Amino acid sequence: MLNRYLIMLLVLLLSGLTQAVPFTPAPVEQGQHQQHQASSVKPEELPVIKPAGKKNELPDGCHFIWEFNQTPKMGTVILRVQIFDQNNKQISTLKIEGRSDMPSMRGHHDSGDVAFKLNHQGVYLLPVNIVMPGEWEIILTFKEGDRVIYRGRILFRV
Ligand SMILES: [Cu+2]
Repeated sequence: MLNRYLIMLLVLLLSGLTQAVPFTPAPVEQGQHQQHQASSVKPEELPVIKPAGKKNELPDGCHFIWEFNQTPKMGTVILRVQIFDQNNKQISTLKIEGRSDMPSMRGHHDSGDVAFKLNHQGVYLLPVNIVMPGEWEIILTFKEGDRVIYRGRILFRV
């Protein structure tokens, strides 16, 4: 009696397994997703940008400096970036994007790439939302037209 019950159970389980096979998702979508991820560099591989107020080299002899409008704390702080050419003259011909997140919980506070806005003095401005204390990162992408000329990341603690 018990044996017959066990055999029935086994048969049910096995038929369930074979039926499950055709329902596995097609691998096409997964392949495309992986390809897309492989094309982007991991944040950890990007150079760490020098601290606030220090010169950071860009291609063609240009450089940039950055600073916050206040000591970073919970809430919104403004990241200010100035770009200078080889003659130390401020320029505003490039485009900059900033992407903030917490490296320890990547993706949880990801802002996505946000374009800096130029003020009337040619300073690039980006609001950054600090929603919890800890280590934060802002990835900067400098573009000349659509061509990326530099990427790096600012690290700071709140
Ligand atoms: Cu967090």
